[in-house]
Amino acid sequence: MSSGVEKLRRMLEIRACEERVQQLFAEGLVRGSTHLCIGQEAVAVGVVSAIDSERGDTLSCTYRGHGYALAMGMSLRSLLAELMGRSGGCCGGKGGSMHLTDPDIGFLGEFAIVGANVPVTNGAALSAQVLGTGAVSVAVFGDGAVNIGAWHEAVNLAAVWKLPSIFVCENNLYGEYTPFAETSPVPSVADRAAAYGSPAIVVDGQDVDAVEEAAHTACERARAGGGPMLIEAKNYRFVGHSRTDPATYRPEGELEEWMRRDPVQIQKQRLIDKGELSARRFTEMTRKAHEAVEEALQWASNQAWPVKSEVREGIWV
Ligand SMILES: Cc1ncc(C[n+]2csc(CCOP(=O)(O)OP(=O)(O)O)c2C)c(N)n1
Ligand SMILES: [Mg+2]
Repeated sequence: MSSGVEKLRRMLEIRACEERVQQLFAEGLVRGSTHLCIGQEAVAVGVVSAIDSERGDTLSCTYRGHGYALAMGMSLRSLLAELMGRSGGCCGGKGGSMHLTDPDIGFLGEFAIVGANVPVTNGAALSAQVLGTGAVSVAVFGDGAVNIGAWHEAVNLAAVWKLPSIFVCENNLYGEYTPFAETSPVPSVADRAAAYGSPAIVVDGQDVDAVEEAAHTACERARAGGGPMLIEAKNYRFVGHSRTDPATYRPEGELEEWMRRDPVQIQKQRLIDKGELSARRFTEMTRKAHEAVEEALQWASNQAWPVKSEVREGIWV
């Protein structure tokens, strides 16, 4: 289990990185698209705090995965170089924002196709089960994934085979521009787990400790051979779906209401109340997070572009 201050540090790092990435896109230094997780850092940090890649645990997620990559231990240098298309990036600059991957840290990667990572996670979980490693595999997806056929097939298979798979839904109320209520006849993703005989936990996705606790519960059950569990983390993105989305489809006041429950501020206040953090140290931690991002950005900017002769390397294993 990570300390409360460490969890805050990680969230601050993700926030600082995402804010900088937003600027880099605006400046044209990062191409393609990007899906930021500003406001959603607590789910990434909470879930990853409960798993251990050194014992073989793995995680896959959606295109909104910068936070997961960093939480899993990807360096800011590796991430920013990848986003900028440089050879020093985790995929040699050929993956970009939506395809960050690093198997060495158990990060099976980001998946741009909605729901596609869920069966892949089952594959890693099946491997752990067959080899008897006791490892778990986590699939993170959005509320938009739960109407995808592959999602239902994967959750069903994991339940039938009692795979050590953990299904984490970030229910941020919208799948792209569509409210969840318009695409689901049941109000909660967690309700769907019952159809597969799988337990589910609904958790406040703005609270990193609550997310971590839920993830520990799921991990314990999965490691003991009990099979999969679904965690529905209710959260909200403070930015549009992707870089070009001003998010005008959201009702007035909704964003402001969620911003009052900023995961960084919740954790900051909790630690101050417990006497584990001072306002001054928080300011210092924030400054350090921004400095680390700038240092990594400097490094990434000086990395070479991938060379043409290697264009076909690393694309099929
Ligand atoms: C199979 C598939 N269908 C459609 C898309 C286009 N698309 C990209 S993101 C997205 C919305 C997904 O929303 P959600 O799963 O709630 O994730 P969020 O972006 O809210 O984190 C859609 C429909 C896609 N990438 N893959
Ligand atoms: Mg969503």
